[in-house]
Amino acid sequence: MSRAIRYSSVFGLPIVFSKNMPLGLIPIAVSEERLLAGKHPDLSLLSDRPLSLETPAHLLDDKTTPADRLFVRNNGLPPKSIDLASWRLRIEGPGVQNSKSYSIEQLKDSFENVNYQLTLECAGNGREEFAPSVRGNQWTTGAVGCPMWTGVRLRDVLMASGVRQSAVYIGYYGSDTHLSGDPSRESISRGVPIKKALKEDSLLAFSMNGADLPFLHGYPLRLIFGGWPGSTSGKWLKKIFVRNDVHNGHKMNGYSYKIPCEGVPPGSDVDEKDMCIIEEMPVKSLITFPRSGVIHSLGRDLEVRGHAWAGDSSISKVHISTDFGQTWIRAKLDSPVNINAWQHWSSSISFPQKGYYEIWARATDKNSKTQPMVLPGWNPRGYLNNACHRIAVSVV
Ligand SMILES: Nc1nc2c(c(=O)[nH]1)N[C@H]1C(S)=C(S)[C@@H](COP(=O)(O)O)O[C@H]1N2
Ligand SMILES: [Mo]
Repeated sequence: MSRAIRYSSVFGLPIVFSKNMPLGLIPIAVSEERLLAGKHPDLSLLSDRPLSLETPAHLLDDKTTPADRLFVRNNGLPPKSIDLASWRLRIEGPGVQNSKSYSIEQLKDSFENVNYQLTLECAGNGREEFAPSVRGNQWTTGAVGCPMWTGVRLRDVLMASGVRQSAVYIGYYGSDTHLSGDPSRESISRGVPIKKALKEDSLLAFSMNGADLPFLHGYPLRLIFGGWPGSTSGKWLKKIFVRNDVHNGHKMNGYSYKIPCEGVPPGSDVDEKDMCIIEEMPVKSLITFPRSGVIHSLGRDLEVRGHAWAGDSSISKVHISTDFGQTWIRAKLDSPVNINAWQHWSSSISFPQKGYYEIWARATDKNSKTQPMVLPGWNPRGYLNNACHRIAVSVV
């Protein structure tokens, strides 16, 4: 899909002849920065300040998402540099008995190191489809990935500080800065209820796919809460604040990462007090092979595959349709490699005659929740679109 952004500045400098630029032309400086950051050249740039990159579905075919293909969502400006020698993670707040501070080496040495493959999805993934449209990054399907993370359990680290009975929520603080450049303002500071923080797979991750965390993904340490809005997985961590009440950091309040507690008609004005914080993400699936638009020869079966995931739950079945939902066939489904990892599915399809087809995929989770065919409930910020993924196939 072409993105008709007209650039007027790059890295804070005005583009003098910007009016001569064709609509949608990406300044080479921007695309080079993306490559320098080690990202696949075919990720789509949704915004450059803050940086948002999304992954086309066919580039998410790997069972474990490679670093160069993981989407990027920044809310502010990444730290200019990180000095590992002076870097510390602080644990503090009224919800713990003892404040603590750790270097990366101390974290690695003091707590069990664990590996989990965990699904990270931006709550706004799919926003582009909502009607009426809502502002924010117009993500299509690609703000999701499932890399392998290595780290220590947040639970172990919190326990070492003595979590009080009164603890309700944890809030994170990172070392990125607000877009305005004002150092007193956070770019984002969110968190999760203590119950999620104490789960066995809630991680303080220092590594992704066996290498140090890439800079854009939060080097040297980040949170990973599999199956919850990506915004809870704080990057460039410097502090975890354990609270006796719900965290009130930047983007915990107002309409951010909230949906109406009760469904509303599309386009409604919803009162702030009627908005509820999003917790786990809904059941969803993606077709990662073939690529939409594929041309296939009649008479041969077409292999189709992808992934499916469901918040803190897991997937019980995936179905595929080639006749716009009239009939469905059940795909082969793998078990998750661990809790909160996406699951792979595959199927083989034969077509009755030449022509245009769509392949639709629909996942159902262990609680019998299934994906809507078209759009789920509209909400003011366009979160949680888990409509079925569709791809186009021409059979010739
Ligand atoms: N410190 C910090 N943490 C952050 C963000 C951020 O801007 N700053 N963005 C959040 C959002 S909205 C998402 S979806 C995920 C994206 O993680 P990624 O860029 O590694 O894919 O990081 C979350 N953690
Ligand atoms: Mo996000």
